Amino acid sequence: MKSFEVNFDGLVGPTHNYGGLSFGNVASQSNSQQASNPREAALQGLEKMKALMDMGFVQGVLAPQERPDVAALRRLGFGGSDAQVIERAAKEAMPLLVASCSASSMWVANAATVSPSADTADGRVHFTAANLNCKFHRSIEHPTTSRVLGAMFADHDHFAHHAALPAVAQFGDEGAANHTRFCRDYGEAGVEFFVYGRSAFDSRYPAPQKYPARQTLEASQAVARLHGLSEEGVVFAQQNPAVIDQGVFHNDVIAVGNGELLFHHQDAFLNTEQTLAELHGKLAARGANFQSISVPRDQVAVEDAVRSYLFNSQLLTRANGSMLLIVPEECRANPRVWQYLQGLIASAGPIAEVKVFDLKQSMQNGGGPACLRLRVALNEKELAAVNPGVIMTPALYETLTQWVSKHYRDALRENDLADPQLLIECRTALDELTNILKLGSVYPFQIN
Ligand code: SUG
Repeated sequence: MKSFEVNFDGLVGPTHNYGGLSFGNVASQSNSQQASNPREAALQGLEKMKALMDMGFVQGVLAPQERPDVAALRRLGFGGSDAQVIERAAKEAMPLLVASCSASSMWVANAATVSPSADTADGRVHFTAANLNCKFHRSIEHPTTSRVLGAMFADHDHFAHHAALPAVAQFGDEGAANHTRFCRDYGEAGVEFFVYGRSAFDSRYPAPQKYPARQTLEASQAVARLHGLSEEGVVFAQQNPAVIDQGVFHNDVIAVGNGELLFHHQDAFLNTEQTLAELHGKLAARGANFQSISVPRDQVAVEDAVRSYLFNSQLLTRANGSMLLIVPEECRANPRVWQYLQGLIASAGPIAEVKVFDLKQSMQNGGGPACLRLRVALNEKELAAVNPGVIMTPALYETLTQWVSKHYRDALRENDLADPQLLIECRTALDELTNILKLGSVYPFQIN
């Protein structure tokens, strides 16, 4: 049976804005309070989805969160009508209103961790929604994420869904941004690679000093247990705490993997040799020939990797078996990174081509090509069981671009978030979207 890696990209929501909410994420902090352009952001994302579909990849869409999240504001004590909740939050606690309008749900690499059926004990595809509990504005995502994933992958014969881990920092879980799966073929048992920033219960593990380590070892282990992964099918590795302190807030800012290949920065991991040897050994036992490309720090410094998002790229296997790297425009703008990429292509290694996309609206909040997608490896039967409404087609692309053009503003500043009309616009748009994507009722305003 044929198997595929399907990329489900987050559709950028109508409140895409630069709130400066993410301490440790350099782009979020440096673009705080700038005017955003939600329409352009959503269209840039759709452009990438269409391009991948046109290249022959199976492409899906993941719906955004309901924002402003009035229910979250109510939990914090703001009462009255929905409009009054927003008005009061704007007057008394603007940062909370900004958090409740956050654009962050578009980075669906953080939505969940997904294990393909070839790896799991019960032969189903497993999903665990990420609790994202390091930041308030992200911790409010998982209930809606779970409902949306449930509506997309509804068939219990093929798909198993787990609730987010306990919402405490000790189980901080950032989903697939710290999870990579290696395999010979998407349909064969592979090795799932979990990268954590610290241990919550064992003080022998070093931790970063300046910025938070969002993912804990204990969270990664819990997800592996929930998914029924075997000892032979997992590798856990600690991220280098020194790079977290340089703005590498997720592993996907410093490494990307696909198939049998890991593309990573020389400084990505704490114990690089041991990590690579373990991956090599466990993949060899699965009949796979693990390879890694280490980018030397004297060619690309960690700072260049963080600014350009070289590693927040999509590494895709083309029909002929060679690999394609999808990078953001910022990589071309950085002379050292661009020179490295030219050399990489010329080296006749596994990465044969680089394609550049303009994702500036997303990048300004720390979201590159890899952040914008959740990978789900599926066999033909499983793909047939996915809600067909969320699989990208030329017609769906047309419908979604028209939907964006009709509902989205082209400029959003902090003050605009206090406009009660924005809430009405967002709900009108999302209500229409759930019909377009055939999701049923998934948003709090639709079910409460
Ligand atoms: O959690 N940015 C997100 C970016 C997440 C990127 N995801 C991956 N690398 N997989 C975050 O830091 C910024 C929101 C703001 O400032 O408005 C934000 O949350």
